[in-house]
Amino acid sequence: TTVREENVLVSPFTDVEIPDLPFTKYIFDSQEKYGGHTALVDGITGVSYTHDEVRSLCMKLGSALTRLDITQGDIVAIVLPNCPEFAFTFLGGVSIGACVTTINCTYTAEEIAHQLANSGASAVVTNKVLLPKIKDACKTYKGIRHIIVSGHAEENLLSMEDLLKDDSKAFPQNVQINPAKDVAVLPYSSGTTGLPKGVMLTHRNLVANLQQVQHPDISCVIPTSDTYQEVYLGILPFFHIYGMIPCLAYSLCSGGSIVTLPTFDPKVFISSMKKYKVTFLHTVPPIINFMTHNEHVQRDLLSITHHVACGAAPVGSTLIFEFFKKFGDDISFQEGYGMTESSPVTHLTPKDNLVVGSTGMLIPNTYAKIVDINTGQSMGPDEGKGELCIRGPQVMKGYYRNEDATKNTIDKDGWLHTGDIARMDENENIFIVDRLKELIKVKGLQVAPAELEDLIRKHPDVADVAVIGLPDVRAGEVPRAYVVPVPGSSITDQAIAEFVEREVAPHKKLTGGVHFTDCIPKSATGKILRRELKAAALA
Ligand code: AYL
Repeated sequence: TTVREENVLVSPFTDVEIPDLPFTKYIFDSQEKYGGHTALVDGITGVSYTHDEVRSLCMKLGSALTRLDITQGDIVAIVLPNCPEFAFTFLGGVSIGACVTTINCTYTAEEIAHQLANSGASAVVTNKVLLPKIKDACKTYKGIRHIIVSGHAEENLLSMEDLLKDDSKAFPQNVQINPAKDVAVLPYSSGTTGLPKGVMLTHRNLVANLQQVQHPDISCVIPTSDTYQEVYLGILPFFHIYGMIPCLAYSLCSGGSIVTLPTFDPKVFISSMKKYKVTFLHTVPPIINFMTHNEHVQRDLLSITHHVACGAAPVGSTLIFEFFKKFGDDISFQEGYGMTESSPVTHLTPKDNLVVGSTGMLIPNTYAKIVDINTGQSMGPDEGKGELCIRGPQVMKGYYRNEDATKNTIDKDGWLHTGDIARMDENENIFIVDRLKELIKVKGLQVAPAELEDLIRKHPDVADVAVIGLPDVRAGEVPRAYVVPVPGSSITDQAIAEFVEREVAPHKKLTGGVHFTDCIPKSATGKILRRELKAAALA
């Protein structure tokens, strides 16, 4: 017998079918329809590849990796900015049954070494510019068997360009991928607490999410035909789930063309929008803020763009209204909500019916409930706010080699606890009103307070520390540290900020400042009471 749970929300959309295919087979099969259309453009060099060429290059890479004895179950790390080669190695690796872990390319050697070690990677793909950092990381972590370098390798290293010349003959014809069990990608997320963890997304998780967001009542994409093709700007990092699945993978499987840009440079962003005639733009709130408020951005920036998508952090109603005021009401705008742990999309605002401030409605095949944060009881539609929980085929298999964290995040009934506080209106539009979890979102990217605290605690002048996120107009949030110095120390706030800056990627810098204090507020069990610190900071 099954017990019907109360207050479970069901998606208003009809279910979609989820084909039982490996992720890359799903993409490659869809691509066949669009063979001669452009698929990828390097936004810096202008070099472009058709859908047929992309598929063929991915197979060549799959073959070349196999010759290097990288096989099913091996972990391949990618440390690259957005570029066509990212796509080739990503899909090439996944197609032979390897699991790809994507690493933020602005990470320091230490941060890279940490993810390499935690994932147990056996190969790493990078470029010439990042190579010194990778070599440093490989002094700490000894498990890398192959370093593959794009853009002219040194003689003793493997060159991506050579691998792309492979004859494909070693591509394994007999690899058996179980879509529901086998992990395709391993991006990192801190989830609701602690340090970043590998998020095990299966082939099925990814195929499901791509099918879900292509539901005709939700998708704002104009289908590819002989006379029309969407042009996407690949500006959001492919190492993050938003850039990887809703941007890159969606574009490839729907016959779009995606123009890759390695970093957000205002001038290059503006010129690329015009040069490549971008029709569909994926953004995070800081990009919306930039376009709306920067004097160099004119209304005509979006003259060819028919749709703007935004997600990964709260965008705020005021900014949305200002955006429409500048660019006009005829641009369609869709906000998305989700997390790495849900591949990532769970909610999207309905097509042509934006409720400003809401992050949307449940996408097909997805269920949600809002639970009281004290009792865990599911709440009715007008019972106020609580923690949002999600169930659906896009919910991760679990955290990599971390059963405790998995159990604390996905309960026995399969509910993913998001750590976000939400409420709902009478039409089942969801509003994210607060964050229960520790996570800090800087420009849409994750910063785990626990990670910065572990680092700062290593400083000999620091007795105790807590890190919180504070609101920031441009970045959304910025990290701030509260530090208890050891007695007698004369350490300065600047010295601590510089100490952190040397060790972490730029978005993790303590832009919110360093404040000295006598003690860190903690619960009886020793948990840092971040919400108290935050409330005091904002008071
Ligand atoms: P992660 N509004 C408010 N907060 C949000 C939103 C939003 N629209 N989207 C994500 N978040 C926060 O793993 C929230 O706290 O994935 C959530 O738990 O880096 C956390 O960010 C997850 O952070 C899309 C496009 C989802 C992007 C994504 C999110 C990927 C971010 C759907 O259409």
